[in-house]
Amino acid sequence: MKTFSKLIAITAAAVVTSIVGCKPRGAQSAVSGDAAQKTYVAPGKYDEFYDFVSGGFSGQMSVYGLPSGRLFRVIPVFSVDPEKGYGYSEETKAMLNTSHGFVPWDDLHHIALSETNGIQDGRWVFGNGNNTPRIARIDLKTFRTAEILEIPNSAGNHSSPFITENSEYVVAGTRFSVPLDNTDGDVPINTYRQNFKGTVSFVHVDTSGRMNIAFQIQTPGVNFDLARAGKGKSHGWVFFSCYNSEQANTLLEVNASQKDKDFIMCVNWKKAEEYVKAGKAEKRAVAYAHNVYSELTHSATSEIEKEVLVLDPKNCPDMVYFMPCPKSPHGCDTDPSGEYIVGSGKLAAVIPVFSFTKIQKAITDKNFDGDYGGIPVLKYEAVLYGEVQKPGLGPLHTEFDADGNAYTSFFVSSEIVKWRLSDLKVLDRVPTYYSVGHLSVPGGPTRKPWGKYVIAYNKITKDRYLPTGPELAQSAQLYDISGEKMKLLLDFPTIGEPHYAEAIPADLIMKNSQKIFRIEDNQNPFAAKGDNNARVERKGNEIHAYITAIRSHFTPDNIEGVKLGDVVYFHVTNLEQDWDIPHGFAVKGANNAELLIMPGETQTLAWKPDRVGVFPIYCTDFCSALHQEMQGYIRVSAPGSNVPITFSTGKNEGTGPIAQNK
Ligand code: RUQ
Ligand code: CUA
Repeated sequence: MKTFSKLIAITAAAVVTSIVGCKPRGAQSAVSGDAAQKTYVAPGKYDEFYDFVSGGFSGQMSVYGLPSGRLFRVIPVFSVDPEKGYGYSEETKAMLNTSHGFVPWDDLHHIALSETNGIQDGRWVFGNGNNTPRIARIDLKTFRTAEILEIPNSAGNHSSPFITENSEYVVAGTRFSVPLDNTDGDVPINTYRQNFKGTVSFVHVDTSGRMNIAFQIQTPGVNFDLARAGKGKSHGWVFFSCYNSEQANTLLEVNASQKDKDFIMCVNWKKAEEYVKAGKAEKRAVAYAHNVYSELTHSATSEIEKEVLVLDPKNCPDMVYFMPCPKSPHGCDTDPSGEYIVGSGKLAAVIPVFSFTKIQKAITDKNFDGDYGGIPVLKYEAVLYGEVQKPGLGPLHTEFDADGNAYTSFFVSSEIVKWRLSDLKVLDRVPTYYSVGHLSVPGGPTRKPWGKYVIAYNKITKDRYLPTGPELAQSAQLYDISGEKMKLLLDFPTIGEPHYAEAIPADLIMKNSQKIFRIEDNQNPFAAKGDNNARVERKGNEIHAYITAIRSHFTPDNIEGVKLGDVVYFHVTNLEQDWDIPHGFAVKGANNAELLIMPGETQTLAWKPDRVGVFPIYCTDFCSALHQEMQGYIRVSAPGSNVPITFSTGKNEGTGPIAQNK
């Protein structure tokens, strides 16, 4: 909901209310007879696709199976996750560092799976952080966040992290234009037109996956919304939709809805690379965090990077063009051939389809309609392939199948509309329950859509599930698109607010899935690689407990000599070398989370006891029949006490008679 004008929300509410009011389209009648069979994945059988679904304001990404809709995993990305200790353990805290300090939350909207030759390759999945602009890379061997890069000169990283066809770049377009980081930001808000600028960033991804900001392009102040890279013939270009070409700074629902057309910005990034090489970029002083997680040390490091290269289109002719697009465009999607660019104006009555060939011709012919902030504006008629007529209300996003068909989501009229690229004819429409935002066809944004399904990610669920108080589960709906007509097969609830999602054939990922970390390779400086390395050491006020975990005990499990005022660092190494045997670690009263430690890994929990006493520790993950016995005690004494540091497992048993009760 967050990205739409209220105008639409109000209209949508009216539409939804009327749907709910008279229920013209019940679930039963909408579901075809063989639906259950088509989504049934028998116990013990695998799903055909992994589906990576953004979590919106939950800051995570979740992993479902298709067609079953079963949830497999929640991957913490921008948000702390006490379940896994992510952002709580000493090793992972640095992942959430930014130039503003520790930011334990963000708003993740879009998913981009890595590609080779325009085809999903299953190496990484990227996600954007909207609020404190960041891009994250998740390693699909471990399903863990491997890297987070902050984006300077940006605010509200919404049109991100769309990817180029060989994963050369993931892009980041600023949603909010702002005074840029190297300028005096203390300016009146109503000097937007003079002082506020936009940027789009091109983040290079190297063969190891590591990201760095290759360059940014400075633009007039507008709101960038979505983006897609060109592919095939349009490889080398990225298309960014933007609204608020009115440059309003207040009441945008009215003031940014004035003009008939806003823009899609076309960026020739190969040209931009040439300008960078030719020294046309300006080095600007900024500060942004670059956080990397190492699976060797099992820890993250955070560096603050200090400069960025900025290209100004004024000095770089033939690099950026604006293409008029009716009215407050949201989605901006390129078809598998790379010839067609589909704009979705939230307030538009048609869907404009632009032709890459025509764009090139208009550029050669200088078929311009003036400029916008010094950037040439291409003539609408010159670049338009055609318009889909009467498609529906409130178009948002378009995905594609391999047979030349497009699927567009309509928020206001709550439907998916299938239309043909060749003649722009509407072929079919199905209702969604209810207001659909993004939709996703497996492989839909690539050169090679796998097709089979379209999944609608709905913003408003209303009466679809058992009520759960004021907040209801968000919803995904799976439709079969293998025939001429789309058929609803399944509803499944999602967590957070799903925006974009991408599905990929399971066999591209499952064969690479990591099972354990080799204990020999563990380079965490606090690892205890074997029980004889387990120990407890005092360093001034710090107690370092090097603890090992193996079914079903900790070594040591009795620790004494901690004093009030100390900080205890529990460095827990999981000695298991077996798949699916994590151990957990928790201590009573910790103002922190648990640890969840994978086989061969070391993780650290910091604990500052607040009182004298004896505190239990235990394993939180049911690891064996004697999991409940996997426990221990820490004794905390008064600050002045002379209790020495002692630690042991199995050697400190009491000697009195059993069952005393004085
Ligand atoms: S958005 S529902 Cu944040 Cu991708 Cu369109
Ligand atoms: Cu280890 Cu339960």
